[in-house]
This record gives sequence, C-alpha cells and structure tokens, in this order.
Amino acid sequence: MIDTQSRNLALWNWVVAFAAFLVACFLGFYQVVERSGLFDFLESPPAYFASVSTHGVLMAYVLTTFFIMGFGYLTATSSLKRPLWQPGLAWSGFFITLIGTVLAAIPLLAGKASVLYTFYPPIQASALFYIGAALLVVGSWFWCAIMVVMAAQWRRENPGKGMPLAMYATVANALLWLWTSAGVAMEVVFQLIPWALGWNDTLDPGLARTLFAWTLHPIVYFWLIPAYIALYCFVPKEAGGYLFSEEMAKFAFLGLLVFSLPIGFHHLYMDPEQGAGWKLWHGIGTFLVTVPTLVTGFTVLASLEIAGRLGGGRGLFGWIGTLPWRNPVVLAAILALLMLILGGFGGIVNASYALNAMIHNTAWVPGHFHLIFAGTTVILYFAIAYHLWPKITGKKLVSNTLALIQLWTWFVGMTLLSTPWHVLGLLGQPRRISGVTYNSLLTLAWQPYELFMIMGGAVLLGSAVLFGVILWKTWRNTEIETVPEIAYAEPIHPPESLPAWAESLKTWNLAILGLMLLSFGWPIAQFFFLKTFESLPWGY
Ligand code: HAS
Ligand code: CU
Repeated sequence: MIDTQSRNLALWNWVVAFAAFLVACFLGFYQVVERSGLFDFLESPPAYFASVSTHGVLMAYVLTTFFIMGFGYLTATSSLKRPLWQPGLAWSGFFITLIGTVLAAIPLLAGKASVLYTFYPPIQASALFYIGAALLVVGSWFWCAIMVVMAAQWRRENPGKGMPLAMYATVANALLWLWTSAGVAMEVVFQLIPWALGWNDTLDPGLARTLFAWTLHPIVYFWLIPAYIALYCFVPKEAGGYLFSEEMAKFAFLGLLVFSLPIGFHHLYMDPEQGAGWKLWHGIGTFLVTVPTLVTGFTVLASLEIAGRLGGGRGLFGWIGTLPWRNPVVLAAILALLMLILGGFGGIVNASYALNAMIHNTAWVPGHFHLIFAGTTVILYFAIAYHLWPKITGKKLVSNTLALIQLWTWFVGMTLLSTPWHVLGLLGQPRRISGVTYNSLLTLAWQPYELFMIMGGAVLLGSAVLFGVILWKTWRNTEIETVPEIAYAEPIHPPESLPAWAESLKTWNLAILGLMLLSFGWPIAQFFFLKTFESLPWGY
C-alpha cells in the first residue's frame, strides 16, 4: 500500500497544481484571442499583461512546484519502501508554498505585478509579489530537504547498492532545485524586495538578469525530470516490456543535474552585460546538456521497441503498431516524444549563438517553450496523473476513452498553437506584446496564423477542462481502484553497479560547485569590481 501521509500530500499538492493549471488555461485562451486584434472590444494592454503574468506564474511555478512535490513524496516512499520522513515538515512546506502563491496572486490579479513570469527589472511589481514568490520557493525547499534526507538514510542502510531509479531521479531533481533556485532567491531577496519596498532607489538590472539566468535554464529541467521519470519508470512496463537500460537512465538524470546549471547565458546572448567568451562557454555547455535528452529519446524508444516486439510486432516499424496505444501512459509518451522532436530542434536553434539573433525576443521563443514544456512535459504530467490519481484517491479511473481523447486533443491543440508561433517568430513578430495589429501591410501576413492559434487555444482549453472533469469524476467514482500499488518498470538486464561517484550525492554537489564557480564566479563578481558605466563621460 502507498504510505498514507505521502498519499494525502500528493492529493492536496496536486489539487493546488491542477486548479492553478485550469485557471491558467482560461487566461491563456483569453490572451491568444486578445492579442490577435480580431476582436477590438477586447483590446486592453493592462488586462493582457496582468493576465499573461498570472498565466506564466501559475504554469511555470505553481503547477510545476506543487506537482513535483506531490509526485516526489509518492516516488520516495514507494520506491524506497519506507514511510515518509517528517510528514509535519512536508505539510509545513505545503502551506508555506500555498501562502506564497496566494500572496503573489493578489497583486497579479490586481494588475500590480504585470511583470511577466521572468519579472526582469526595471519593470517593477508590488513588493507583495516578490515576497510571495520568495515564500513559494522557500516552501519547496522543505520538500528538497525531505527528499535528500530520505535518500541519504536509504544509502546509509544499503551500502554499495544502487539507488532505485525513481528515487535517484527524484533526489537529483531536489538537489537541482536547491541549486537552481539559489540564483533567483538572491535576486529577489537582495535586489528586488529592497527596491520594491523603497529601501534602495535603484538596482543593477545586469546583475539581476545574470542571477535570473542562473535559474532560468536549470528550472526547465526541474520541470522536465518528473516527465522523464514517467518515461523511464512507468512507460516500459505499461507498454508491456522492459526498460532498455537503467544505467543509461541514471546517466541521463546525472547529466541533467550537473550540466544544466552552468549554462544559463544562452538566455543572455543578446544582452550586453556578459562578455562574448562567457556566452560561448555557456553555449558549449548548452549543447552538452542536450546529450541526456538524446540518450532519453534513444533509451525510451528502445524500451518501446522491446515492448512492441514482445507484443508481436515484426519488421523495421511493425512494433509501433503493436504498442498499446489505448494505454494513456503509453499514448502520452508517444505524443510527448513527437513534440520533443520539433521542441528540441527549436532549442538547438535557440542555443546556436548566431541563430539566436534571428529568433531572440520573437514569437518563436514562446512557440519553443509551449511545445516543449506545455506539450512534451505537461502531457507526461497528465500521464502521471492518470496513472497515480486512482491510486491516491483509491478510485478507478472514470473513463479510459475520455483520457485518450484528452491526450489527443492536447497534442492537436498544442500543435495548432505552437507551429504558427514558430512561423510568426520567423516572420518577425515580437514576443511579450499585447496586440499584433501594427497597421502595416507587412504584418497582414501574420493574420492567418493568428486564427490557427485561436483554434489551438480553444482546443487546449477544452482539453484542460476535460482533464479536470476526469480527475474530479474519478475522485467521486464509486468503483474502487483494484491495483493500489505503484509498480516500476524492470530493466531488461539486471543493472550493473555504477561507480561510487555516480551514486554519491556529495560528489554530485562538488562537481556542480566547481562548474558553477567556473561559469558564474567572475560573471557575477564583475558587477562588484568593475565600474563600467560610471567611467563613461556622461555618467550612469
Ligand atoms: Fe528551451 C528558451 C535552449 C529544452 C523551456 N526554453 C526557453 C524558455 C523556456 C524554455 C520556458 O539556447 C523561455 C525563457 C524565457 O521566457 O525567456 N531549450 C534549449 C535547448 C534545449 C531546451 C538547447 N527548454 C527546453 C525544455 C524546456 C525549455 C526541456 C521546458 C521543459 N531554450 C533554449 C534557449 C532559449 C530557450 C537558447 C533562449 C531563447 C531566447 O533567445 O530567448 C534542449 O534541452 C533540447 C534537447 C532536445 C532535443 C530533442 C531530441 C528529440 C528526441 C525525440 C525522439 C523521438 C522520436 C519520435 C524520434 C535535442 C529525443 C518517436 C516516435 C514514435 C512514434 C515512437
Ligand atoms: Cu535555457
């Protein structure tokens, strides 16, 4: 049976996560309609920016953090087969994160924090927003501490043994998040809050953007790792086969942890505050961090092939047809991988130093992250929910067919939304604008794409509502779930024991520390040593 405490924690964390997600989907649909300029009466930049800021914060921070915390409690207790360490602490973390969310939501909805989810200064939000965001992060650190302690306790009691894969990935993600969130935490606590409260008249936006870049890349892998846990730990078994290689899986998670941190300057290629050499260095690291994803694509496809062939598939592609496409976990995995092809390709374009000049600050960028985050990642969150919600509520999934329809519509909606977004970026449409009507013949070419995006937004909203209905009806279902245990995929061959460093949290941390000092040490220190702008004749 699943540990009762972790079950309740998962339930309530997910209730918050998915409620935030639903609200954000309604806002998203409004935004795509407003921005198109097809409905004059809707046009309102203040309302648009309040909405898009709330949408971004709900999706990027609230959905993800609560979802990941809930999932982590389940994986820790079920894969390590031990009760949750300090449930009281976990609930404290939950409430602090929740209070932070509510505090941030008030100014967001009131239009006093229309600073987008990246909240770059010099646009300023009410101090309440920054304080809420800081509490949201602090609350999630409780979760990190619990994951790290549980992993360390298990390691002490099982010397020389390889950690179960699901927990290996979860604790890697907890460490990743501690390291990741330190950058934005420093920005918020030392720069933004004192400035918003009026204690400081000014701040250095270059330093703020550098600290945010520290967070901005690894945070996307914090969101992604639970999706990869589903790909490695649930998909092979649900497809009727085995995990192709557990060693490869661990290598991928370790790679994501270590190499996603020191590379954030690919978000600053077009910014002036860092030197070209540093950007190139981070650019090389960015290409390195695609390797764990390529390894994941390979390993998961190989696992699917094993399952398809065990199911009777023959020939080069015959195994694809014999996969259980009606299993929501398998279907979500296939659709996620398909979206990863273009989403990842877009990432490579972004990361290529010179090509970035073409797409930076254009509509291409939201196209990229909607496809790879809201598409690939979130569709796997749905899969995890369909797989585990019945186990945590104790009720049978109300309808498998509705779940399949929901996944397909999400895929179709996201394709309709994000493909035109990529094209619009190439046609020169900027991002972060509240309307696309420029009264220019050139921008007429944008119109048909806007229509597709509205259709995509509508399909996505319908799909999101269906997701909410399925979870709600399952919770209220009278039929009891018959398989209450969480089962993990078996590797096809017994995993070989990895070298000690690959299993040692201490070594991982030391590697990150070294790489972070190398990649961010001087780029941050320079703000305190160099008086670049003060030396200009006209002052600063
Ligand atoms: Fe990104 C901007 C580079 C991955 C999210 N990214 C963003 C932003 C977000 C985001 C939110 O270098 C916007 C930030 C902002 O607001 O300013 N990104 C990358 C690269 C990757 C990447 C190199 N991003 C992600 C993931 C995200 C995410 C994952 C969220 C979850 N991204 C960038 C850059 C920018 C950026 C620049 C800044 C742009 C700018 O100028 O502002 C890589 O990790 C991607 C690697 C993936 C691949 C794909 C491999 C394909 C596979 C599929 C195989 C499947 C098959 C089909 C063959 C190389 C594995 C099987 C079919 C069957 C039927 C079975
Ligand atoms: Cu990035």
